[in-house]
Amino acid sequence: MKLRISLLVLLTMCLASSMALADILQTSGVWTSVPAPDGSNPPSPFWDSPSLDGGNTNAGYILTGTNTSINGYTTQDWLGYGNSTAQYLSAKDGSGSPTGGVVNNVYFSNNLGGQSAYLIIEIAGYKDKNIFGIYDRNLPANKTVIFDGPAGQGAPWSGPVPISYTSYGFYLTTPENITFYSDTTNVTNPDTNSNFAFFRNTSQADTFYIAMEDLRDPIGTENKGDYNDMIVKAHVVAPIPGSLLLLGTGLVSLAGLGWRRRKNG
Ligand SMILES: [Ca+2]
Ligand SMILES: [Ca+2]
Ligand SMILES: [Ca+2]
Repeated sequence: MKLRISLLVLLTMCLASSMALADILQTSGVWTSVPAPDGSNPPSPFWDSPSLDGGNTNAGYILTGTNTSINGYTTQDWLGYGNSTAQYLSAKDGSGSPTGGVVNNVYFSNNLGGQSAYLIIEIAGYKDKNIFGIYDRNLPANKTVIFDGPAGQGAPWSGPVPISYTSYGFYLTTPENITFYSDTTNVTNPDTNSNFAFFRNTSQADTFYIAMEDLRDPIGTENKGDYNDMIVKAHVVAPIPGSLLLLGTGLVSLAGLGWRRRKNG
């Protein structure tokens, strides 16, 4: 009976450590409820701007499904806006309250889990040339392409992020030969503002929606941008890999052996 209880405890510990593999979001931003988009100028929040693509087409309308058809694309409520689970990352003031402003430092600590991504939509003149990927935050020249120019709506990708990237951010390279970064701390960013807006659906663990602007701020009537030039759904942890399950099983077996040795010895 005692052996069984020990095994159960060990198995639970192994499962718990496997579940902790999710990459960890690092940012000074604060998760904030997504308001009804209105596309006014100046935009508030920063992503809720008018768009050169037409009325009611910025990233907010696409991700909440509040404009049902945009450029022939049938939108859906990706964020659970109707269920009040929709949030975006906002800059915060001194007291910690959201300001609706751009967040310039968003990256992840790499816990060597699996990652996957899905390209939701691109509404941009550069849609056939923009390149999206992840970069090594400690050595930003190290980059891994996730979606190259020809990748379009519905394209899938699955990781992992290279083990050498202890932390990673996201980048977007445009045909103007400039690269925007989700964390502007260690790089020369062409904008003073980040060109990335991060959203989430609080009912989906470890899943983030990354909305990107491919032009420099300010963009005329788009102000800081419409952030619909590429929108990606990213999942930063995969189901428990088989090798880890094997490792967990191995540890349990070894522990069981040790227990038996102590008992016999
Ligand atoms: Ca593309
Ligand atoms: Ca744009
Ligand atoms: Ca656009």
